[in-house]
Amino acid sequence: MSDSTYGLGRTELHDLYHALCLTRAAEERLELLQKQGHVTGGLYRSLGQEAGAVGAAYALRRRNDGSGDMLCHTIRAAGALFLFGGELIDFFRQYMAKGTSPTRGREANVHWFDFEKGFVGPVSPLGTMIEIMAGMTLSFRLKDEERIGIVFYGDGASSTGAWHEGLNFAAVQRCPMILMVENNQWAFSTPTSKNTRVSSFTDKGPGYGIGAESVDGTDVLAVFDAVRRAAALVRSGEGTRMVELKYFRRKGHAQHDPQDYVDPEVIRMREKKDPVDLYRARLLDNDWASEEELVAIEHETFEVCRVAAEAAIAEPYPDGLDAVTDVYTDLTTPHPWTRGDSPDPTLA
Ligand SMILES: Cc1ncc(C[n+]2csc(CCOP(=O)(O)OP(=O)(O)O)c2C)c(N)n1
Ligand SMILES: [Mg+2]
Repeated sequence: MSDSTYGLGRTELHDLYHALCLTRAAEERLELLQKQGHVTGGLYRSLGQEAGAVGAAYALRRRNDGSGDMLCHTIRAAGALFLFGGELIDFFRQYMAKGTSPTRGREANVHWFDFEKGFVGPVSPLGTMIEIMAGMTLSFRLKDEERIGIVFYGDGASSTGAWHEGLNFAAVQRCPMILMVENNQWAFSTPTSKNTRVSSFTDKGPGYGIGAESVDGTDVLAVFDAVRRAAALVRSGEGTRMVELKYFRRKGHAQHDPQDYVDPEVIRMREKKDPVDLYRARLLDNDWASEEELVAIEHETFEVCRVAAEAAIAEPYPDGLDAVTDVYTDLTTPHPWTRGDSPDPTLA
């Protein structure tokens, strides 16, 4: 018996597989780069969570002229960033703090934005992106634009004050935005049970008067369908909605976290719910793709990551003096507490 494609044709079904493989390959390439000493700062994996980011982003209007929907991704939603047009090479440049990176080496990993393509990277204090996205999407509503926003955040982030305030504001103002709860059951070493009393984050929706739905975050088609339905409601004026992605963080918070507080047997069990493997099997079982087509996608995504990473490695680090440009201070005027030498390195 054949599965539902939710109206997607063969090309689109292959696109989804491509995006999943690209995310996986990009992060695996990062691990190699880190072992070779090229990565500056932490390295975050979305292993087991790729389908949540990919399925959701694929359900939205992605443009590159500033007229599409707006994404706020997280470190674990790199797949959404790529689908919104974030360049692979920029991803590697950011992780390597290259002078050619979108932030010129000032910020790390996925923390960058592009208003034309429609993505704005997260700011570090957890929960605050809800408020930022509420502001952006309120402007869409006030200007009568057909755009909506989607904001990803973790289960841990939803216990911050900023999250509650931002969500309440968004709900009251009927901001056209979708909140994507990445419920991967951990916030660093804190299990979700120590973070909230509810068993599903959707239970929080009614408290704010918004609709919420929970979905298996390892099933790319189920996520696509849930977000497409949520987007239609939000776009038609219903206001803010929440979609919870249920899955499991199969790596530590970052590469430096050995995850020794998680039972290894639980991690092994979760490997059976690998979103890439599951979708691959489904494509084959339903005759939506041939083995050759899938292998071609796997080779191509591996290769584009290899080439982009090699190119980024060859690029320069920022010039030291670049650190004092575009900053909000007048360095030529010595502050009273700097006593002797001028803090302006150009005058040294
Ligand atoms: C307000 C605030 N508190 C603490 C941190 C440090 N911090 C960064 S990520 C993280 C864990 C986040 O967990 P979760 O929101 O579940 O996302 P996940 O890492 O599981 O994707 C913490 C505590 C922060 N960035 N901001
Ligand atoms: Mg989490």
